Amino acid sequence: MLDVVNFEVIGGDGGDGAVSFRREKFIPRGGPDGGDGGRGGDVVFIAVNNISTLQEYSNTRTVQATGGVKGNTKQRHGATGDDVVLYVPTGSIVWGVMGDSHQVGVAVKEIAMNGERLADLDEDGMVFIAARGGRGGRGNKRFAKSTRQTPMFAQKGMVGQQKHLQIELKLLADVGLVGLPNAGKSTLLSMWSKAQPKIGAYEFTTLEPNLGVVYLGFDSFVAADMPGLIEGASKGVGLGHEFLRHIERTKVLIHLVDMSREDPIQDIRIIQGELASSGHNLGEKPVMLALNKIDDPDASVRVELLHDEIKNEFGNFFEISGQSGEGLDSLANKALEQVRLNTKAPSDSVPILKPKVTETRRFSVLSEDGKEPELVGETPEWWALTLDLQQEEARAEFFDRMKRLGVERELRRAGVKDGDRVKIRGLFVVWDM
Ligand SMILES: Nc1nc2c(ncn2[C@@H]2O[C@H](COP(=O)(O)OP(=O)(O)OP(=O)(O)O)[C@@H](O)[C@H]2O)c(=O)[nH]1
Ligand SMILES: [Mg+2]
Repeated sequence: MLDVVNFEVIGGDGGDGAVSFRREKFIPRGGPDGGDGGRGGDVVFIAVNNISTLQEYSNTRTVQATGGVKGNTKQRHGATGDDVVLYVPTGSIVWGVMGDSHQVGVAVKEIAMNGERLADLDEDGMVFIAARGGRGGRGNKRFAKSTRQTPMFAQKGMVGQQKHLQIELKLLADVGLVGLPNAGKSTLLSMWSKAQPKIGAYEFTTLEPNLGVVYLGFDSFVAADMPGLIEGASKGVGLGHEFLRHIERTKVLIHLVDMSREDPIQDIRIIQGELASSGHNLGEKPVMLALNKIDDPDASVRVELLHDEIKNEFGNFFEISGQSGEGLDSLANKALEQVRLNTKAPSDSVPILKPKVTETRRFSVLSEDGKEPELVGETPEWWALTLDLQQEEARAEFFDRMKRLGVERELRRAGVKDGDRVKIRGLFVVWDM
């Protein structure tokens, strides 16, 4: 059973840098003192063991982190935007769906990454930064130099990353429901969860395991309703025991006993024997014994009659009715407790997964016949998108930085001449060198 959700994640935009000048008594024109903008927050996934499903994201469309705050006068920096943390179950896989789009005014660039597997969150506590917030812009103070003591421009904040994601989770059962055929396993699952397994007054109604999510307040676990086991199942009698591998990784088993049958004690022994000899580690798992069908008068008499004998031979048990619902809440709570108890504590050092850095070089120039050359690379793109290239000083700053990065040399080598258009992240920049 697969749990799948789709939504968009957007990092917070960086705050803009400020343009401002000192104002002091007796100093008519002070120097620049515009502060930097704050960084935008990230959208972060954290894998946790105590969530079983992606249910809480089933209606999620977009998740956006907070933007950074604008820089201020007197060199005051804007505050950093808050991260958004999304808790997902351990075992979740994050896929890229439609592309990594960055919107800048009218220019949108989509980096194709359909079907790219971005992260396997297969360990408790693992962190994945899904969408990074944009860097804050620098205030005008930082653009002052001897030849330009009063810069009239600042840098804009960079937009946050934007991605369409698909999150997938292969549901793993936490709790296995076992017992003889007809013991009421499917009935119990249908009472506990939204699952609708087939229920029948005959044996072997269930042929394949059914999974259902059992919610208890903010907590939940996944229960697997199994086909019935009979004597000799481990040797292939009945449906055999192959299906038991589905509950190999469960944390606890619930052994249901049909108390309306004549000899429940013998029934319990049979199942215990089968679990012990079935392999799949089932013999070592904690088992909760649940005496079922106590709504039935015969069954309830038998529970009373055999109470002490069962307790002596098998220890504590629960008394329930999957039909009337009696005892089901306390059984579910106890099962959840067992699941928690048998869930490994988070390991000390869990890796933080960062989005793959797609470029190894700092930048590169792509040229194709008949098309404008394209400049790609994080740093040149960042400057192109955050400096106002219409503003004379900012434009000069941009080309100055491109020269220092070695971009200009590379463009020349690619045949770019003064006045040619160069594409950068969906923008077209007329190059003057
Ligand atoms: N009186 C009574 N009948 C029950 C109860 N739970 C289940 N039954 C009945 O017992 C029969 C078997 O129920 P299922 O839930 O299909 O049993 P199962 O253990 O899933 O059976 P298999 O899939 O064949 O292994 C059905 O007729 C149910 O209506 C109960 O708590 N009380
Ligand atoms: Mg069944």
